[in-house]
Amino acid sequence: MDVRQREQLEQDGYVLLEAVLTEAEVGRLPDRLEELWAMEGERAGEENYIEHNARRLANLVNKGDIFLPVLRHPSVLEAVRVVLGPQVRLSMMNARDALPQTTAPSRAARERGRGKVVTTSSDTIQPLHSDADHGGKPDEQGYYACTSIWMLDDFTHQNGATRLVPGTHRSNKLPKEAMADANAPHPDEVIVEGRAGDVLVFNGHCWHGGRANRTSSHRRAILTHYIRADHPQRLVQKEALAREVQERMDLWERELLGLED
Ligand SMILES: O=C(O)CCC(=O)C(=O)O
Repeated sequence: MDVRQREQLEQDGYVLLEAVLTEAEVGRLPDRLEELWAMEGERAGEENYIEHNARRLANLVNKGDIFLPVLRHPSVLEAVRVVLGPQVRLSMMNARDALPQTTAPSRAARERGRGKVVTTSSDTIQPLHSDADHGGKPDEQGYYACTSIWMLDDFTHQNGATRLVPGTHRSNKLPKEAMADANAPHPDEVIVEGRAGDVLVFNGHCWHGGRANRTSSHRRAILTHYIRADHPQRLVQKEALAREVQERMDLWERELLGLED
């Protein structure tokens, strides 16, 4: 990261790192995700949660060594440490695909909580949110959540590139406190477009959300959520990873996964 990128991450709360994945990885990773989606069927994502209008997968570290370069990529970890400081842990590694021609559930359907899908004019599919558990706001030591979105398809305005409201990690407010409807467009939001292989790293306290995919192609990504080491992991990796997977990890990976804690 150069000085300008670091400043953007600190001030605006996000940075796009370009061409982090090799062409070969951009080819291989989606193939593995597709295999997992085919194998897991309707259960896909259940270790975390299942989302209407998006295919999800969870606990990816347990599902192939192919994901290890994503776990421990030095450029991404450098950015994560700008947000969280030196002691970081993986909280969870998931995948998310904003499904082709997705339509947002209506407000009424969302309130009924049944996730019934109806067409609306809205381009949002997820409310603006913070990725930090425990209230979502920084604590006395500062920020404790940081997320990276690994683009496996190009992210465009049309196919559901992530929206994000710059600077909101410094607001000490949550979207639901500041907005009448966190599903509505925010006047200051930016839509982060990028190429397959780029990685969007953002402060987990910065408001963001997934958007509808208006194209006929998939918009797939791997989401890695990091936390400051004094916070609990959302998916306790020590429990979530099979013994043989844990045994394959080197010391550096074990620390990052909290297996040594
Ligand atoms: O996939 C995206 O664009 C964002 C997803 C997200 O923020 C989430 O699933 O919490």
